[in-house]
Amino acid sequence: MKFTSVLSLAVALCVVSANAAPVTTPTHVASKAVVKPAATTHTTTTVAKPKTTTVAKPKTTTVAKPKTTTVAATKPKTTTTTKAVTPTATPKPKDPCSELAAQGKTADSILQFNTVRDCYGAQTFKQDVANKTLASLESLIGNFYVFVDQAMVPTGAPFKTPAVDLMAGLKKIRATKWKNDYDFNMALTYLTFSANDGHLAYRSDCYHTATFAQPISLYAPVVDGVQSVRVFYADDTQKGVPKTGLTDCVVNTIDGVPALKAVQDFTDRTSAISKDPGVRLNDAFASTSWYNEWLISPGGFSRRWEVPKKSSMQYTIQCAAGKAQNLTVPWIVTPSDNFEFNTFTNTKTYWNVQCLQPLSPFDNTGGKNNGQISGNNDIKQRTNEVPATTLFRERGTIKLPSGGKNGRGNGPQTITKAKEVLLTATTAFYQITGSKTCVAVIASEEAAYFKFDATDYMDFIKGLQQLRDGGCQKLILDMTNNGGGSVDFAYFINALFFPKDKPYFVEDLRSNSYVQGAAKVAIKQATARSVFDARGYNSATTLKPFKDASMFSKGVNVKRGGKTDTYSQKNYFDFGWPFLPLAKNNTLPWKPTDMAIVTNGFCGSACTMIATRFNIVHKVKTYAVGGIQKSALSYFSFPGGFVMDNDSIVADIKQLNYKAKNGPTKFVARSTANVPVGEIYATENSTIPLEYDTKYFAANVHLDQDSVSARHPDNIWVKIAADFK
Ligand SMILES: *[C@@H]1O[C@H](CO)[C@@H](O)[C@H](O)[C@H]1NC(C)=O
Ligand SMILES: *[C@@H]1O[C@H](CO)[C@@H](O)[C@H](O)[C@H]1NC(C)=O
Ligand SMILES: *[C@@H]1O[C@H](CO)[C@@H](O)[C@H](O)[C@H]1NC(C)=O
Ligand SMILES: *[C@@H]1O[C@H](CO)[C@@H](O)[C@H](O)[C@H]1NC(C)=O
Ligand SMILES: *[C@H]1O[C@@H](CO)[C@H](O)[C@@H](O)[C@@H]1NC(C)=O
Repeated sequence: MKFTSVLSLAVALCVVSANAAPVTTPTHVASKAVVKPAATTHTTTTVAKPKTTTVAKPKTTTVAKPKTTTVAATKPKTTTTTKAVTPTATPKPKDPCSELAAQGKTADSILQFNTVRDCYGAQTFKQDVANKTLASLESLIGNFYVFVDQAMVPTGAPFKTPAVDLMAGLKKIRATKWKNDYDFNMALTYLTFSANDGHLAYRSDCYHTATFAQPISLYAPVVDGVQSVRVFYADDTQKGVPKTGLTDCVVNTIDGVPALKAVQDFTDRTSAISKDPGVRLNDAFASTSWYNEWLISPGGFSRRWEVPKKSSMQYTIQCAAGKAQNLTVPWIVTPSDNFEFNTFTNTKTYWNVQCLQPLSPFDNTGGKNNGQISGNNDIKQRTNEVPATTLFRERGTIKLPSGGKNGRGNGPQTITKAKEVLLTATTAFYQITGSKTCVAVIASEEAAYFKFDATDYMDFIKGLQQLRDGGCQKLILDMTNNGGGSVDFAYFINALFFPKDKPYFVEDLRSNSYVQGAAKVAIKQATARSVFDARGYNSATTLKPFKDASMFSKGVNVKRGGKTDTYSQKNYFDFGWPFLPLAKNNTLPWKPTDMAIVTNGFCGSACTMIATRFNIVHKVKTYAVGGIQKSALSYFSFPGGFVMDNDSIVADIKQLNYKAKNGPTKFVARSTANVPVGEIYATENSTIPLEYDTKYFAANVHLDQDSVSARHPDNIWVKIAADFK
């Protein structure tokens, strides 16, 4: 039975690896180090950079042309001099990728907007590469995407998400004659994003070598009963930003469109984080949350990876009673972590270096996605997060000019109304000043549990016990901007607070003929090593691990979106922790009525498994902050189930040596796809997967964002504390 707990650990990372199933080996130590949120990994890489925009300008002219004129000029006067100066030679059109190579020398380089745009656009559409990319995606989505049918059912108000037929969308993309490879790849990205599932994404690394930043970040507080887009922070050292102090000024229009609409339209197309437009709106705006330290995220509207339409953005801004002003603010373009410095020299070599898949399967691109496939029994756990989290983290953070660590050390204090009790890898524990209400700020479920090292788990218990021993009678769980992590850690938190109840979520997978074939092969292996091996799951009916392939082979036909498809029998991941339940003299004091949950709707994946269990089953009150005024707001997003990436699926099928037609293939171009393979249900009797079970989405209380709380989340805690009976 123990291998299953290892499997759940893999799932845990919200990524199931083909190689992740076998029994405990010392390699775990290595992977653990990766799993922990290392202090440096997720903070600013991109943000700290933009200093001087003016530097960039002069380059273009000096670099490109040096031949004709300079040579003539340096020569001492000769008879020919006078004639030689006349510019007869028409300059050849420049290769935009050559220019990009010249501009991008280090992470601090400033790139020209047009250069990046034109280098991307210069990559021609390649039918053979496109065909292979499409075949890979058709296999991933067609065979494994668990919501492929459900996505064809639109969800109703207020959490409206349009129906998406992904397979038809792929077909249409296949039939389209694309202007260039960039447009083709972006079409695939936006198709996957249109499902508004934070677990589902296709992204090309080729067109992700630059980051586009606006020095003005926005939010939408409600002031005097009116919601408007306002400036959260403006970096007035940057071009186009006046020194007059724009903070909290109202933004009336952006590029001529009413600001709130401009942001909503943008985020509806590019965020994909939630079925709830209010959560997508939050995702576009600046927000303050804890992850090792208090951080300000700039939001998706002002920090982008896709090429914006124009090189600058135009705002009309109204500060207090002053005159409205028009601002034209250029995008600050810098190399991203994917930029391979000093490698490519022109459009062709850009393609080879930045776009083509490296030859060795052990090579990987950004370093962030750990795609290595190791030997058979060697478990190299993958650590790539769910795409919604990746997108969020890529945006980096806003560093306020006063420096410091924003809330700790010498920086401006984020938290002023609560005292820090304990900081752990996953969670910050606070006691509100002069109050018996405490707060556990759970940043993520990126925790690892090994028999010989359960630190992340024990630290979580320790934090709660310290709050208890400090006299905390009420407890708020703040799970703002929590993109998930370990399913096992979520189960553990459920078991810790509610020791008498089932901590797990019932789930299923697709079980079409392709998957059934894989399951048949998998069950013959000595140990469960494949996601399609039923022995890796407990039956939801017998509560025991499956011993044969019946979980897949005796599947259940389900009609969704007008289609009938076969799904596996209901199951769940095994669990078990030797330190639970807590000793009788050492239990936690909080009943459901003593607790509350607060999020900004970005509580996804494993975070959902805590938040919805607390609320739906145990009736813990939920609060959601921000979103659209006077409209219900979800307190969670993308529950999915569990997600696999292109490499994991390909490796899983490969190690099974399963050769049925239309199986997953490695991408030929550098890209990453993530596909949720399992789907959870709110309760064991639910028929609609939680991802689409909109009756559960709305928080009990929707709190508007305000200008103080947006910068100091402890103000929200104080409000909620006052709400306890
Ligand atoms: C790409 O696929 C289409 C069918 O979808 C086929 O007609 C075409 O020949 C293929 N082209 C290449 C270059 O593989
Ligand atoms: C701002 O620009 C718009 C059009 O771009 C124009 O209609 C408007 O009058 C300008 N406002 C100010 C205050 O300059
Ligand atoms: C709980 O009881 C055990 C003995 O059963 C004892 O060793 C331990 O110190 C007690 N813990 C607390 C917190 O009182
Ligand atoms: C689910 O249905 C079974 C059988 O009808 C019932 O015994 C059980 O209590 C139900 N569970 C929930 C959570 O409603
Ligand atoms: C898809 O998976 C990711 C994550 O494991 C890898 O980093 C990528 O290299 C991989 N893409 C391809 C083309 O294999």
